[in-house]
Amino acid sequence: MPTPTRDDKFSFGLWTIGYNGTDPFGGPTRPHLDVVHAVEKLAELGAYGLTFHDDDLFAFGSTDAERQAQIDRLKAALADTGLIVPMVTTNLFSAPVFKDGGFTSNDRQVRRFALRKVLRNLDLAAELGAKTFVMWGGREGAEYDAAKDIRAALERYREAVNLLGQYVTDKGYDIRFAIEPKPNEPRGDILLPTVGHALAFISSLERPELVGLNPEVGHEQMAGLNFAAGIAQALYHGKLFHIDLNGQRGIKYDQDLVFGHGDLHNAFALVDLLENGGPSTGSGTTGGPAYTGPRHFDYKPSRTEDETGVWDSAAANMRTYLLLKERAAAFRADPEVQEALAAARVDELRTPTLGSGESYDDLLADRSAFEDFDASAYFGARGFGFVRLQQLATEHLMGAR
Ligand code: GLT
Ligand code: MN
Ligand code: MN
Ligand code: MN
Repeated sequence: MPTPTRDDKFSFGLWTIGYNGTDPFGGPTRPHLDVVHAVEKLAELGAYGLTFHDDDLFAFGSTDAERQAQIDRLKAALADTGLIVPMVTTNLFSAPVFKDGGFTSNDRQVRRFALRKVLRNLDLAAELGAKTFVMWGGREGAEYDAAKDIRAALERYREAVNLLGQYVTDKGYDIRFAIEPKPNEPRGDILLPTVGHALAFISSLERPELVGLNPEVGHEQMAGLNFAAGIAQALYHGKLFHIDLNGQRGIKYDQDLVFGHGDLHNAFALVDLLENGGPSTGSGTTGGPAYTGPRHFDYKPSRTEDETGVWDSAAANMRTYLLLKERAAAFRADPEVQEALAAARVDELRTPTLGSGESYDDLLADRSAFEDFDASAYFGARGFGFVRLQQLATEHLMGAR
């Protein structure tokens, strides 16, 4: 069985293992988890990083002294264990003041307060050496169409992210931002609901190079989207700055299950993409890891579990990832898979459709492309064999090959 090590770059949110079981229908089922204990346990299990929201570490409304005491306790635990803080994020969704959002609240005073809260937390992120600052705008949205001018809200979102980009640039912080899309929950509709919406927004910013994505498995799957395909597009645009791994079973509330406890096929495709660059027969442009950042788990230990169950589930995320990594390597090494990939013409897609220097005039003059091409007969008798390929993937996934 694979054992996680620091080199695997597994990280966990303090709010994940620290989830006390509260849901909309019931209160806590577990006691508060102290940050020092969390850091010690994560280090013991083989993780390399802890991430947190300001309010996870010190309660909203803490005095300066209370805040500093918690920061000092965290720093001591990090020094003791060697764990690092690769990412920090700000809570702009729990406190009542944010009930209509932070950056995009209709209320201007709330927006100014939200910006101050984030700027303060950016200083802390820089102090702790975090390289990524995640922005999940869970309350940035609405339930009612008449209640929110979406174009104005996007303009305020843009104003906020531009200001934060200016701030890190002026301060010389080595920090990039990662926007986390989500379609709904807690708002009826959230702004920047999917990877694609967020990519379009990023291209409108003053410093687009400072801003990328933190996609979460379950968030895309809540919208019925293919997560691995969304990640491939984020990579294609150079925007996969961070990733939230978990499990989700279909279009329903945000489940935050253990990674792999949802769509296992898609998790297999995802790990293959992250670790090996996606489908390839070895030639062409892929073949190495497509992503080298933290493998961050944003899951919730189910409220049925006790503390043992919390740490078992934390370990399960890492084990499943490493097992999928092994399965993906075996899949690629299998000669039958290589042959099926070739038969499916997977590599041929990397060949440009026009020849080098070929113009549309040349294409128009090429009779073999059209006049002499028998489109109705061409694929009549043969298929691509994609189903065979998927079955091979399934058998590797099941450990049957
Ligand atoms: C919250 C949310 C997560 C985000 C976190 C970062 S907070 O738990 O459900 O998906 O990643 O703000
Ligand atoms: Mn989630
Ligand atoms: Mn979530
Ligand atoms: Mn998340």
